[in-house]
Parts: sequence; C-alpha cells; structure tokens
Amino acid sequence: MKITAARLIVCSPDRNFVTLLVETDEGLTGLGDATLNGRELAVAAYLEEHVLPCLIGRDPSRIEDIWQYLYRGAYWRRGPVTMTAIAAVDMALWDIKGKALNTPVYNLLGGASRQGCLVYTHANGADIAEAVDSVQKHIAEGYLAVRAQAGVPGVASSYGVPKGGKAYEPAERGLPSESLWSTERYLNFAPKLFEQVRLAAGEDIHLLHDVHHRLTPIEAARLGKSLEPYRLFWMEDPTPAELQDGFALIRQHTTTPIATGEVFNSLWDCKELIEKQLIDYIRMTVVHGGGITHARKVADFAAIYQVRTGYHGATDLSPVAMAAALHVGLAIHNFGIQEHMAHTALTDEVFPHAYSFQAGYMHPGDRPGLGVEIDEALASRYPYQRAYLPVARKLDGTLTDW
Ligand code: GCO
Ligand code: MG
Repeated sequence: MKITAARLIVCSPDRNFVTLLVETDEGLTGLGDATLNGRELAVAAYLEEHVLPCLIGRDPSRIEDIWQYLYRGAYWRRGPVTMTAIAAVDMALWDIKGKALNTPVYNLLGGASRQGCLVYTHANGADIAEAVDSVQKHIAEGYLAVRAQAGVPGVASSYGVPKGGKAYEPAERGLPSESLWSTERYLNFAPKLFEQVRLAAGEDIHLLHDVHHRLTPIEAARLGKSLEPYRLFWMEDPTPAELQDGFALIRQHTTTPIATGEVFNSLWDCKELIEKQLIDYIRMTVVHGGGITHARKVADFAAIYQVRTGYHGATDLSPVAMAAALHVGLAIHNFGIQEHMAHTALTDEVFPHAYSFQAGYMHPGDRPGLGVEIDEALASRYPYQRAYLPVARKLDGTLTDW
C-alpha cells in the first residue's frame, strides 16, 4: 500500500479543529487530529509545508519508521507544534492499519484490558451552589467521576466558569480576553467548595479539581492538605511543571493524588515526575504527545512506577483524538481515567463516531480503525475563525499562568 495524498481540513463547527486526511492507493483513508488550541494554523503550516510532501509514496503500514522519520528527521525536536503534527500523522496511520486489517485500533495495541474507560466530566458554576447543582446533574446523567470548578468570590472571571448560560469553553473568538487571579482568595475558597461538593455527591463519586498551573509548590502543598478530608481522585496541574523537582515539595506534604501533563508533548517532559513517583496520573494525551505510538511508550514507562494515565480530553481535542485516547485507554493495563468534556452537537455531526458513553464509562466502539469519520461538506460550511485562550493577571496587574 502507498500513501497517495495527505491534506488538511480546517474547520470551526463551534470551535476550531485541524484534521489530517491521509489517502492510499488501495482506497483506504485515515484521520488524524492536529488541533493545538489557539495556535491551530502553526501546526497546519508545519504539516502542509514540511510534513505532508514527505509522506507521498510511503508505505502507511510502517508506523514506527514514519514516526522516527518525522521526529529524528526534523533535527529540531519536541515542542507542541512538532509533536502535534507527528501525532496527526501517527493517528491517521493507525486508523489505516486498523481498516486494512479490519479490526479496531485497540485490538492492534494488545486488545481490551477492561470493559470500558472510566471517564470524568466537568461541573462548573459561578458559585458553590451552582457548582453543586452541576455535579448533581452529571451524577444523574450517569457519571461516576466529576471535576468541580467554581467562581472564586472577589475574583472576576475565574477559570472554569461558564459565560452567558453556555457550556464552559476555554477558547474565545477575537483577541485574548484577560481574567483575574488571586491565590490567597482561591486557597481560602477551595476547601469550602469541596466540603459542599462531597456532601452533595456522597461517598462513592470520584471528585476531581483542576488548579490550572496557578500555584507555587508550597501553595499547592497547602491546597492538597486542605482538600484531604474530601478525598479527591486528583488535583490537577497544581503548579507549572517545567520544574519537575517542584513536585517533590508538594509530595512531602500531602496525600491528595496529583495529575499533570496536558501541556506536555514528550516523555522527556515527565520522565523525572514519573520515575521519582512525584505524580499519580499522567495527562499528556495522544494529540499533543506524538500520537498513539508515543503515548503507548509513555504509558508503558509509567506503568513501571505505578503511575496511571488520565488523558486530557477537553473540547479542543477533536473526536478523532478522543477516539484515539479511548483505543489506547482500553488496551493499556495502567489506564486510570479519561477526561470527557462533551463536544457540541454540531461538532459531533461533523465527526460521526463509533465511541459511546454508558453509565460512567466510554468505549471506542468496534469499527475497524479509529471509528471516526469527517463530513467534509458540513465542515466546509464552518470555516476557521481566529480564537484564543484567555490570559490571566493577579489583582495588582502582574501577568500570571491562566
Ligand atoms: C482541562 C483543561 C482544559 C484546558 C484547555 C486549553 O483539564 O480540561 O485544563 O480546559 O484549559 O484544554 O486549551
Ligand atoms: Mg486541565
């Protein structure tokens, strides 16, 4: 089999997605997600100008060789743009291989290790009462694990709070908006939020929380300690993780489990975190971390240290990436949990897919390959629109991590 064409579909059905379509001389096609929220066209140009011309004529079954060709062959290694571009190609090749062998991708990765992938969804509210309502609504929908975020009193436009009655969506069209942050107010507020959320959710529901890289290690240690009575499944991204050693300080002080890595893009970003057992869940997902091929290697490395996966699954990852994450999650032994922030109905219509949710778990489905298609005619009605993630400032105006 030979690759005969590779092209991008850039569309915005409620939010931007960059999708790679690889075609072969045997008529089989493969899809890959290449979406990097707020920097979409950088990946599109990287693929169009520098990667796709090199794919034509290659044998799509040689997934590992093509991965190494794109990684080592670029000379310039790693980084979100490069690794997202490689991921898109890698996903499309696994999709083609599954279709060629008439089997779902999880079967190629060793077969199912479980009946389904435990997922968590997002509960958001402007205040504690709204967040508690939202948690209860998701429990009623069948979720067994819920992430809770609420507006911090005295901090306008806190992270995770929906605007204008719509579902929470981090990217906004136009130029970046500015939001505010106060560590002091947040640290006082978070235990009050989880006291109420745990009371309403009962003992058995898994509760999660995203700190979104906003604390120093010692502040994160205080947060983890103050949340211990509410038995969180994890606190996520407690501190920016460029300083991997910083997590040692958090670990010294708290037994609240830690997840990190949605902004990572290779094993080298989390090697120390994993081998020093400074985290419990690794969040680097298939689309930003070099595809199924690299995600599998990171998961196997993490397994040695009893670190489990908790892949990023926000709406800025397309249904193609969600399917890929579910195939990996179903197959590996050290799967932990999968984030599921449901796409809009329009996004789901543009990307018809085989994966499904039932009673707290998701399954990738049994269609050959990844089990996702793209409706190109529908996609073409929603062209790309520039959109950005917000930036954040402290109350005195200092720029901080959003
Ligand atoms: C999460 C995330 C997202 C990110 C978004 C950035 O845990 O789901 O933190 O909501 O903010 O993916 O593009
Ligand atoms: Mg997060």
